[in-house]
Amino acid sequence: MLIRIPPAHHIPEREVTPEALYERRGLFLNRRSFMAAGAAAALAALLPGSRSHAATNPLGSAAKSQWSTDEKLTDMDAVTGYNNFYEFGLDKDDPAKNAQNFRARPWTVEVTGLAARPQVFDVDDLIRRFPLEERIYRLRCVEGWSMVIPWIGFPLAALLREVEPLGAARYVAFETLHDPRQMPGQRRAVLKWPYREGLRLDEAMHDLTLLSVGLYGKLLPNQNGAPIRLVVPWKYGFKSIKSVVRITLTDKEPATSWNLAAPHEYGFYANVNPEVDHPRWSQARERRIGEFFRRPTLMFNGYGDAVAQLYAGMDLGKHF
Ligand SMILES: Nc1nc2c(c(=O)[nH]1)N[C@H]1C(S)=C(S)[C@@H](COP(=O)(O)O)O[C@H]1N2
Ligand SMILES: [Mo]
Repeated sequence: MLIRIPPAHHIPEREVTPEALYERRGLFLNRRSFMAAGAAAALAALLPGSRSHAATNPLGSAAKSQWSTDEKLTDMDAVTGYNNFYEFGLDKDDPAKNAQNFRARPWTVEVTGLAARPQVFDVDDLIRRFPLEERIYRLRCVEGWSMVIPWIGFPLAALLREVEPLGAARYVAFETLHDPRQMPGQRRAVLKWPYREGLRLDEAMHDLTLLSVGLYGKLLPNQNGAPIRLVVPWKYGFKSIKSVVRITLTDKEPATSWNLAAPHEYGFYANVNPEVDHPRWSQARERRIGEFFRRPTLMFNGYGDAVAQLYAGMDLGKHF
């Protein structure tokens, strides 16, 4: 986002869009196919030598969330084809092309640092263990565009509670996989790799803060941060770090990749704020991908009722 101005992006209107179908059927379609898969699996289990688990959709039982917006979903082609994931290139269509052979399984997430019970979790164990929810969130990129995305995941707080944070823990640091063989973007020093992000502990424990493992009813596509990525909907998109391998509880504000790259442009907090401009452009308005006219950007991306009290008494012009 530092490097180039994104080209004007127009997505043609279609008669029947994937999101229209998805909206009409909601998760009923998934639940039904999940049940069908379950019945097929049960049948297959009766047959000697058959593999019974192959067809089951592990995300089929995700519950709808109170936090979801009812705004129109962004077309799935845009959600999976217009991405920022610099490990796979700088252009918006690079990640979809260059992440195709990325190996997102097997995958573990280490949760460590100031915790009584630090642990390494297998991502599929997490998917089985934690109740999954579908959360339809707005995502506002610092570049001035936004989307509405039906994520599937569980609150980060559920995972952090498993390791029992110590009293001294005040921040949470996140790291993406570092593997230049698989992630060609990491062969150049565009950012300080691995991509790093951080939250204050109270932000991390907030129920809106999601670890996502899927979108549009399916496991996360590689270009969206498979197999597990953060989603913090009241902050600019760059806080929502992809393909996470390590989460560390700490007592100090962690270094973050964009803040290291351009400290005057990208702060630690990065709360969506139409009143605090980026040094090189206004943040007052945004283009919802798929729409023609810009719309006003909302304070905290419209999640102020839920999160404004986290920042009571802070100067948000200074702590941008
Ligand atoms: N590891 C990593 N995470 C990342 C990025 C990145 O380049 N690398 N880009 C960020 C930015 S700027 C945005 S806007 C979102 C985009 O998420 P999406 O492609 O799923 O919409 O991912 C964020 N997470
Ligand atoms: Mo972004």
